[in-house]
Amino acid sequence: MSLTTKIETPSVTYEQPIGLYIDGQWVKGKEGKTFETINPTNEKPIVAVHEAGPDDVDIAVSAARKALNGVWADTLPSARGRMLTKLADLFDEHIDTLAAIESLDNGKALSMAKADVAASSACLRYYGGWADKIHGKVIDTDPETLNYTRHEPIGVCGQIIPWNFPLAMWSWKIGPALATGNTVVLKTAEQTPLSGLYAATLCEKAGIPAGVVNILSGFGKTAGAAIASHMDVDKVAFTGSTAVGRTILQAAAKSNLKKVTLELGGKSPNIVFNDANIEDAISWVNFGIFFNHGQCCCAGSRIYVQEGIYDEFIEKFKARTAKNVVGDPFAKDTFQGPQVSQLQYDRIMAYIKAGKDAGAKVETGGERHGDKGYFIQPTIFSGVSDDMKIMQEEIFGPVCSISKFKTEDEAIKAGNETTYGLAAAVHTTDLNTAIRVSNKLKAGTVWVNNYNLISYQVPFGGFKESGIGRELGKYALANYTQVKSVRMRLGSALF
Ligand code: TXE
Repeated sequence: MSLTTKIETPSVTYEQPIGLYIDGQWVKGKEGKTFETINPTNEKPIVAVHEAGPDDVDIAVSAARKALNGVWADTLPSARGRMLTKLADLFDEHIDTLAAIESLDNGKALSMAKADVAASSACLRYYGGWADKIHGKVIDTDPETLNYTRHEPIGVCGQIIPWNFPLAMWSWKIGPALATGNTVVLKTAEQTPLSGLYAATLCEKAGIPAGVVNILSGFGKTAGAAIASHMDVDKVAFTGSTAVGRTILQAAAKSNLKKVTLELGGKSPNIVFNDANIEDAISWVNFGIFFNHGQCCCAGSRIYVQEGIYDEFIEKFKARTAKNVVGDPFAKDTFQGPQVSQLQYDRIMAYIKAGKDAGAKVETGGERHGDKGYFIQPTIFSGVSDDMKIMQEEIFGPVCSISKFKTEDEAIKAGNETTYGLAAAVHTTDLNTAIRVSNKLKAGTVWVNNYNLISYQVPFGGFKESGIGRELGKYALANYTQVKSVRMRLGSALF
């Protein structure tokens, strides 16, 4: 089996790497295994890629360690920055191919996939800008001591990413890690290995030295677990389910106490007050839940609407949702493609059944869309109580629940009644309400009169069981550096 293969998509034909990218080389896994990645639009295999097992993780970690102590340590911060900027430029140049890969492998609409690529290149360029601006402080304690801090790289970083935004997660992880002088062993999600491998070819073109970025395709229980428990991995950054996040933290505790950052699930409240601009609010609520087919950790899946506008809201929201075009990701007007996999499709349909069984009212949707591919109709439940499963658990699909509230306090209490705390939103035209409610919601991001607007400059991460640490913005740099204090005695001996 060769290590690349030609793939035809409805928009481009390109050469897809299928090996593991370790130490600047394309190789097969030591166990000789491959696995197929499935096109969620037609349920057929796209291609088989080589699978990394624990031995391959060992080899990749050694390569990353060698690069960390060698070529990467000798690379000037400004040169690291130029490489990341060049990588960002290459993402822009290859936007049509990268977006087509995302649409093929993940099922997201091509227009959305292009936006993901643009956001990924912006993120890489932003962190390229930071590379030569990482520095510590001088701290005055007394005339006879010079104290300074250095912000040093943590070392070899294991990074485990999910399938909902394969390229964006790749760049959120690799950008800050490389800017701060770390090296990386990144495992893509088994459902969507293709774009991460293609991006590795761009790392080569950007001049990033061998061993600095290693990209592995593989499964969580084997390659992922090997990264999390590896004795020579200094940090692990994980995005995925809360359940797996817990095992990563345990693996870190049981191995070498590697630093851990986690970006996990959510069940985010989207609160609409009587005085909101209702048309705008509906637009954002629609985008908040149905963008990326509901496969967003921050999806606004619990919608609380104040009683004065509740009935009008439901009617208008249903009408807005009916305009979301569901279908072939490569078709021009598509907004919502298929769910990523049979497993995710089954999980979501089980939640829809649980909602129906619990007595919630299906306002719209609630069924499969079409008869081929993992498509699900945009689904709105009303008449939902806070104790229902569909109101408590992350569904990760195009399914939301609407509930009525009377007072501001009631909305805040209901909004916070979850173990998660990733995001929340408030829709109101009253500035005081906006500020009061934003301050009281227990979430890492609160959107006011918008939803899902994420910027590479603004930190993102969870309160409560939605995670540990922050990604994006300057804040992410702290999660990829460790502070060393140097205390220099200038005067004579004290003792
Ligand atoms: O996630 P997993 P799944 C949530 C969402 C979804 C649910 C399940 O609710 O329905 O999780 O999705 C790797 N050690 N999110 O099953 O298993 C795995 O290979 C180390 C929220 O796909 O958490 C993949 O690379 N790694 C979310 C990554 O973890 C392991 C995005 C995510 O897979 C591992 C995705 C292990 N033991 C799902 N087991 C978000 N926060 O955006 C799995 N992995």
